[in-house]
Amino acid sequence: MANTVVKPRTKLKPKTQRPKLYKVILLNDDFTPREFVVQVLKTVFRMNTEHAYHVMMTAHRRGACVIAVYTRDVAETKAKEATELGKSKGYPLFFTTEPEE
Ligand code: TYC
Repeated sequence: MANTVVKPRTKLKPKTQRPKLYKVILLNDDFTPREFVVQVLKTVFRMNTEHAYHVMMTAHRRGACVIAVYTRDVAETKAKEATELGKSKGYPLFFTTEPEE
């Protein structure tokens, strides 16, 4: 074994490309009724009542709450759709997106 030659590995392992993910964030405001926020979370983000209530109360208490992460297109479409639902009722309810680190 004294003459064993160790050959350095020259082939690069191909890395799997993963799409960048975006957070959808719910912002608190003083006007949108709590029940309406819960309804929007259930409709647009497919949450059950318990989860939607918990998310709504987190935004209410802390000012904002990360809802979920999606690819950019899905995150932006859902944030826009949810914001529009509030707007259609005259509420300032607002959803925004932010890239994940
Ligand atoms: N703060 C609102 C109220 O007291 C309820 C609310 C919660 C609004 C979360 C927006 O993201 C929100 N009626």
